[in-house]
Amino acid sequence: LEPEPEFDAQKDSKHDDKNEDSGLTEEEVVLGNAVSENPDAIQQAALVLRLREGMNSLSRVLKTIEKFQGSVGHLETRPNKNDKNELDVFVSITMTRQNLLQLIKNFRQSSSLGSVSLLGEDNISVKNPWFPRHASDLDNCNHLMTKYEPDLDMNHPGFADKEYRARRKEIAEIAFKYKYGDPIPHVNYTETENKTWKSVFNTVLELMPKHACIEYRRVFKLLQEEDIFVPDRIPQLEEMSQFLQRQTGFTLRPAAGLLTARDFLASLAFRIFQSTQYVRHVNSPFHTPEPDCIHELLGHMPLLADPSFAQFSQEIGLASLGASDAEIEKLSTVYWFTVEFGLCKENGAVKAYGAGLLSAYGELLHAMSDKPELRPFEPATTAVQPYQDQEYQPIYFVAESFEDAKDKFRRWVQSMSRPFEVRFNPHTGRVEVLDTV
Ligand code: HBI
Ligand code: NLE
Ligand code: FE
Repeated sequence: LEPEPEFDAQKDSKHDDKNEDSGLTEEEVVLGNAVSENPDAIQQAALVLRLREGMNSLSRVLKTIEKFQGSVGHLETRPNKNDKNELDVFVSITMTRQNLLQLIKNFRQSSSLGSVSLLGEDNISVKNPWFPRHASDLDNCNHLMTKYEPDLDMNHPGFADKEYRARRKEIAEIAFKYKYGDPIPHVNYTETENKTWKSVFNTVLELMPKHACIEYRRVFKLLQEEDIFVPDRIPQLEEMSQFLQRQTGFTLRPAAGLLTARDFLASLAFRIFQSTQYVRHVNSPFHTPEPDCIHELLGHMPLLADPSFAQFSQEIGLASLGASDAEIEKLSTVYWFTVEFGLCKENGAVKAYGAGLLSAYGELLHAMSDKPELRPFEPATTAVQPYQDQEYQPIYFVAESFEDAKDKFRRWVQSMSRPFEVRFNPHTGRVEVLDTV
């Protein structure tokens, strides 16, 4: 999509501070984000307009839509509560992407003439953005972020270690080739890799009785009984995936590294967890800023096997489908302070349930010390708390319980602006989209 110069020139101050780096207005960002870049793609949008000259302007609005070859799917009008001479109009339309941008531009121009105004950019949304509707669509959702990679980050403990970097490439290759439905290929972990696992595993085993929440401890024991969690070898993702499936229906698919938040969260909607398969560098067993399979296995797996937590994880995923970039940012912040670094109360004591704590004993001990600040988990404020992804967290959020966190989260998600609801149909494995307008 080419940014349109005249369209840009009309930006109001509200737009200016929002998307200054992309140079696009909110509408264009929403549209650009949602569907293919193809200007001829047909899409739907909902507009809310305020008309100064009542029905006269309404017929002009409809003529304009017609001129841009749009079709109207739904139209509602009502008098403006504050000025009965004005008419508020909700209209949902289908037209090409290109024409839709022109139409919005046109309404903005009328806005300056005073007869028709477009009420707030939040009211303009695409009703059928692309997002995965079935687990097989996740084959297209594995965009990587290139933070903290050993090839690029000079502070990475593997930066100067050629052998480690080659090993990382070899394992990442598995994820690049992976397609939905394949069994997850087995990795023959080296002696060094198994040794790294062993030292993290044994330390967590020691700290867990005192610091991990009951749900974590319960599944941990189950995994030991099934000989999946043993000190001497790294569990294979495939065996872990089968274990999870028996517990909560979650499964794994291999990921090459840190994924974008949008792609990572989307998979959770299908009860699929995208898991890395490589192992952290042997020199930093106590903490690494990147996810690795020790983090996924030791941190995430026990809770994904807990029914209540699995449900919470899927709900974050469902909330992310078709969400705006700003909402994805909030959802991933909530994810960060719950799934990754959450603390919860248990019989008056504070315990860890976050995977980033249970796989990094350095940070677990820090979280349990009196150094960090603890605040009650409250989605609206937690979602905008800046966080630290390189070092230990200065702030953690404490949930009353999983059930309480889930309730609060659900209520907060209702305040998001998405103009449709999604529902996961467990019989078909598909996400169904329900219009709410
Ligand atoms: N990618 N592979 C992978 N593993 C994660 O745990 C992960 C991710 N991308 C983003 C992410 N976690 C979160 O911190 C949120 O941004 C969703
Ligand atoms: N810091 C975690 C660990 O060392 O296990 C990984 C966090 C990934 C978000
Ligand atoms: Fe994680």
